[in-house]
Amino acid sequence: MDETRRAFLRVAMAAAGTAAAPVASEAQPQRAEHQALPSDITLRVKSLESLLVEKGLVDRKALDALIDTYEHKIGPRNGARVVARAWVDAAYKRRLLTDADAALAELGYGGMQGEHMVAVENSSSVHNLVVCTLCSCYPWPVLGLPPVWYKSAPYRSRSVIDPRGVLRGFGLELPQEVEVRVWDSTAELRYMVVPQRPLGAETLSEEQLAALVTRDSIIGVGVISATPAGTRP
Ligand SMILES: [Co+2]
Repeated sequence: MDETRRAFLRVAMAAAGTAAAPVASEAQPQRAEHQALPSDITLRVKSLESLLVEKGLVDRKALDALIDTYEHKIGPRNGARVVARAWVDAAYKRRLLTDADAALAELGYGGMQGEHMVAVENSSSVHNLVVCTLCSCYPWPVLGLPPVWYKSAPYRSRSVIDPRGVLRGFGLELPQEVEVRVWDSTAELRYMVVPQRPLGAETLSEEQLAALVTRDSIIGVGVISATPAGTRP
């Protein structure tokens, strides 16, 4: 962990005035390598995009639609499949919680921006929340591209200072007796949450369960309802 991150966390924790939100990576020495790609690549991609748009070869709207698809639809479905498997297969869940990389590889997930994963499980007494305090480290293989709010300064700082407030902003009011744990993702270690299996979903198949799992629940800013979004009465 570098000095910038330490200093940030020190200030954030002091502001919180509590150790109620343990930042897991504090416990482990880490090099704070947050940018897996050189910023040069970003510039090159931007230049290419501009050129392609200028030449009329691609439509910016189509590009936005493509990114939106990866952000909301394709990416998070992988994580949903992992969560559903963990719910129906206790042995798989144990493997996921003890060696996430190997368990994810069993389902064919891994690779760039997800080389070292850790899965943390929600329970009736513990709620986990994932953030990258310095930038936007995010588990691409199981969640796709990070949403804009995940990269925002308010989310990054407030998640450590006032996690319950952040969760409230997402419509999630946790009882005081539920402990909130905040996990700080880096390029070297990325977290995913295994949300609680919803009550009333006992008869559903693994596939039906996967359909209930949302991206936000895997980041830890949402919980799962037994009724899929959009079909609530
Ligand atoms: Co980062």
